[in-house]
Formats: sequence, C-alpha cells, structure tokens
Amino acid sequence: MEKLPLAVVVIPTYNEAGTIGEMVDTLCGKIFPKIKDWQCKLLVVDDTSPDGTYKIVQDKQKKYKNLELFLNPTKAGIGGAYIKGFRHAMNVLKADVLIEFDADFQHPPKDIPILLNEINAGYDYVLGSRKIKGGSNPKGWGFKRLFFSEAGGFVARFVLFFPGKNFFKITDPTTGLKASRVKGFVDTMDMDHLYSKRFGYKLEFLFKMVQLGAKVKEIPLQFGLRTKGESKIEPKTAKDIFRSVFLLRWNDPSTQKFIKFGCIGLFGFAINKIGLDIFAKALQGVINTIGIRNTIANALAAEISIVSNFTLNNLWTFKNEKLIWGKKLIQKFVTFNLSSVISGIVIPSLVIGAGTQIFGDSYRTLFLVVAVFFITVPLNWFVYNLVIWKRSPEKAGKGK
Ligand SMILES: Nc1nc2c(ncn2[C@@H]2O[C@H](COP(=O)(O)OP(=O)(O)O)[C@@H](O)[C@H]2O)c(=O)[nH]1
Ligand SMILES: [Mg+2]
Repeated sequence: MEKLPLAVVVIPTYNEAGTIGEMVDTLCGKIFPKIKDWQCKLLVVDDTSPDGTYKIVQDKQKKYKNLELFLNPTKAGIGGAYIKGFRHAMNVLKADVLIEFDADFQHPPKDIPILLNEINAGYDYVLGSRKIKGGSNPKGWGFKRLFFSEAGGFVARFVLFFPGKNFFKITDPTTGLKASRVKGFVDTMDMDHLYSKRFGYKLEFLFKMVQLGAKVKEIPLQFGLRTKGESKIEPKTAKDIFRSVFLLRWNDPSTQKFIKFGCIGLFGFAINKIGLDIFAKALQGVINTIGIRNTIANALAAEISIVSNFTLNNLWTFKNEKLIWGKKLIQKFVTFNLSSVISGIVIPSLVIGAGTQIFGDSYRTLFLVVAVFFITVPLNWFVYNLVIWKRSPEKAGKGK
C-alpha cells in the first residue's frame, strides 16, 4: 500500500492552558481519524508558556501517537513560532502540507478536512476567508476591532496586490487559517529574512507563496469568538502589518524597477526639453518657417532622449534582462523607437487634440498630464516588461 501524504497542523501556543487539552482531543481524537486520504499530525509550538500549556501537551502525548511538541525556551512571537514549527514539520516530520491553526477554537476544527480537499483538488495555498459567502467575523466584535480588521485587510491587499488579479481574488489577507503545499513552495521559501516575527509574518508568507506561483483557493471561515484565555493580539499589530506590507512592496524587484524606469523617464524628458531648445536655436538661420524648424528640432531631441532611455533602461532598470550588442538588440531598439513614438507622441497628441476640442483650450495641461500619466507611463511600462525586456521563461518561473 502506498504511504499516505502527511499533513501537519501547526498550532503556536502562548498561555493556552485553558483550551489546548480540548483542542488536542478534538483534533487527534475526532477530526484526524475521520480523514482517510491523509496521515495527520498535530504539532504544538509552545514558548514554554508560564501557565504550563506544554505540560498538558506532554501529558496528552501519552495518549496520542500523532501529537508532537516543539518546546521553545523563549517567547518567539506568533511568526517566530510558526517558522520554527514549519521547519520542524518539514525537516523532521517530513510534512507534505502545513496547516496554520490557532489553539483557541476561533478556527473551526471541521475546516481541516475542507482545506485538505482543496489541496487534493490541486490548489497549493488554501485560505480560510471571513469575507466570502459563508464566512463571517465573530458576532461579539466591537466597532474598533472590526474597523482595524477591515482596514488592515484592505491596505494589505491594496499594497501587496493592486492592480493584479490577486487584489480581487484574495479577500482576507490577514487570515490565520491556511494550508500550504510544501514541495515547490514552503520548501523553497526564504524564511530567514522575514521583516516580522510577529503578526506581519502572515502577509509575508502570503506574498511569497503568491510570488512562487501558488494556486490560491479561499474557503469560507466562520471566525469564532475566543471563549477562554486571552487574545495575544497587541495594539502594535496594526503597525506591524502596515510595516510588513510596505517593506514587501518597496523591496520587491518590480517596485525597484519601476522607480528606475520613472527616473530614466524624467531624465529623458529633460533631455528632450533641453535638446529642443538647443536644436531650435541652432536651426534658426537655416530653416525660417517656425513650425517646420520646431518639428525638426523636437524630432532630433526626442530621438536623443529615446536613445538615452533605451540605453539606460537596458543597463540599469532591466539589467537582469540586458540586451547585448547584436541583431536582437537592433530589432528591439527599432521596436522601442516605434512604441516610443506611438506612446509618447501620437497618443498624447491625439488625446490633447480631442480633449481640447471637446472641453476647450484651458484644459490643455490637464489632458497632457492625463495622457502622460495614465497612458504613456503604463503603456511604456507594459511594453518594456512584456516586449522589449521580456523575461525568459526559466527566470520568470523563479518569481524574481
Ligand atoms: N508560541 C507562540 N504562540 C503565540 C504567540 N503569540 C500568539 N500565539 C498563539 O497564536 C495563536 C493566535 O493568537 P490569538 O491571541 O488567538 O490571536 P487573535 O485570534 O488574532 O486574537 C494562539 O494559539 C496563540 O496562543 C507567541 O509569541 N508564541
Ligand atoms: Mg485567536
């Protein structure tokens, strides 16, 4: 008979003596035996809780073979505890799937087989969501806690994923109920350099799993009210979430690229402006019709700024996809020129022309700004990424 894949439910605990015994009995005694297509283990990661949570677990280990305890000598924070637990589950227990779960019954134990079914269906990252149909927040939550939860979740989604498809797809980014596939995902994830060992780790795991290309699925979560023990959520949690998502976004290679692209674009604009003045002056005695003179002067200046944009982006922004001298570079440069003329001259001119025709000449600058920021910049960004400096498939697969 083939060996069943192993799912390890990881529960971090700090002063959960009031619930851990009942939780162990529920999972090891009732839920796990009903799951036929997975071998299940429960791993409690306790930071040597002063209330003796680990002693209850040690006692239960006499009864349940599939109950593991990772005892941490000092308080690690929820993220720190999960990292230690995940490593132990992968390296020592050889887990195929890791499930994040809380000790306090706010996550319904009956959801565990549902998470595993979605993994069976081919998903790599299954999240319990309070926001989709069938999911809910506890009835007893006051306005303040609800507000922080909603605002935190929205900011996290926005900063991490907007305007990508995951902004719409991942409705509850701060959820604590998750199942993650190990092979190709958690085992390749960098867990050594997390920005937060507290609550913010949840957003980092989420962001990294998505970058690794995990197929994500949400299941409804009816988040319960904590009946025993105290919530470990701290007033600093909101700050920790914001800090984590901003650092993730800022240090992401795509953000760094976008900043370089923006700087080079501004520099190109300056070259165009200075070049236009210089050429217009130089041609003064040569071409007498102002219109023709300025057209030629701007065409020359624009071409210099296009060459500068191409060269600098090639050497700096897209240095990992750098084009080297040869036929391909010339082809790409021609494409770049063409797209620059279309996105930087033809489209804005048409927008300004049409806009001022309809709304009047006083809107000229407004339409220039609209055209440049809402059409030229995004269009160039997409053309550069998807056409000119298109990543080779092997590199793209690594999510870097
Ligand atoms: N090991 C460990 N567990 C923690 C720590 N902080 C929180 N936990 C556990 O993480 C789980 C979720 O925490 P909880 O207080 O319920 O957060 P809330 O549901 O957001 O209020 C619980 O099982 C806690 O005992 C910590 O520093 N170390
Ligand atoms: Mg809780």
